[in-house]
Amino acid sequence: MTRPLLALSLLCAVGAAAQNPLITDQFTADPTARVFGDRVYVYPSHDVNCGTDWFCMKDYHAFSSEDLVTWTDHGEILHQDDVPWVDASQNAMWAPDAVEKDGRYYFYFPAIGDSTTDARGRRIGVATASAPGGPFTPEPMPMEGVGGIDPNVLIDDDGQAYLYWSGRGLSGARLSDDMMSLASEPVRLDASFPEGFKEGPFVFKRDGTYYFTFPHVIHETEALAYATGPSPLGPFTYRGVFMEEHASGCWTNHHSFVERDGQWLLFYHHNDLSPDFDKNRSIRADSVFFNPNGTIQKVTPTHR
Ligand code: FUB
Repeated sequence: MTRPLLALSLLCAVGAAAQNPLITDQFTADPTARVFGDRVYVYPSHDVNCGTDWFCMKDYHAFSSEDLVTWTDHGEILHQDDVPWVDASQNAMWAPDAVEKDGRYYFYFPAIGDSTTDARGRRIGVATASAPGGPFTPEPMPMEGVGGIDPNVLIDDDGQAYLYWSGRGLSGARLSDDMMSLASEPVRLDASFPEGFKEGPFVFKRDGTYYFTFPHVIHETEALAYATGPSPLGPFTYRGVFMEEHASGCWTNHHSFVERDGQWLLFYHHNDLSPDFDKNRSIRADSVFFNPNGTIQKVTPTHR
């Protein structure tokens, strides 16, 4: 599916907001945006309405755009039925990430493992592809030593990759060269942060500073907050909120940052297509700006 949006590229060039929501023919959430070649790829999770009052997420689609005006749906890139260790009755293919290393694309996804196997519980899987639009082929088992949800991968300037996830708190570890196993013991990264439920870590580097960003329930719903540090595994110092709670219209919010042609964009989700049921979400993008001292300016969600 290729869907033209209104003139966005020019708006983006001058720092204005995106045409939101980005995708209107299906529910999308938890967007991780990446620049591969001359296109922006977005890897969201895929909400569907199963008639229950909880999340129902069975597969993933990837979307890409060269100009942020026309989006291509690359179709289903991975389905839970194709992952040998997943308990498909759980419909729990939650927030994913994708990165490229040496011409290969690695897709990280959380799911609930089959309770009759060694993969029981909330686990993180890896699938690979030769192109960013997939399809992705899953590994036969989830990653060893990682229990939780919301995987995120940072590849540092020296080529070393790091995995971050949400389990008992927010954790991180170095990844092995194969991108599929841990190369160091997990470390807790949020121990010094203010109280409140946290999930969905997304780490990026800007001007030598590592930004550790995450949804944070300080009062009632998820705000988007961040910390900064001098290395990929911290120590991180809490800096505050860059998108307020209630801004997504959902209890959840979940986001990623991407830089393209010197402009930073924040991808997140909202309840645009389902104002009465916040488990059917829609992805958005808005410009994000940094102060001269590196702090993140508050982002006001836009809908147009
Ligand atoms: O989409 C399911 C879950 O909701 C994600 O894993 C969380 O980050 C929250 O957005």
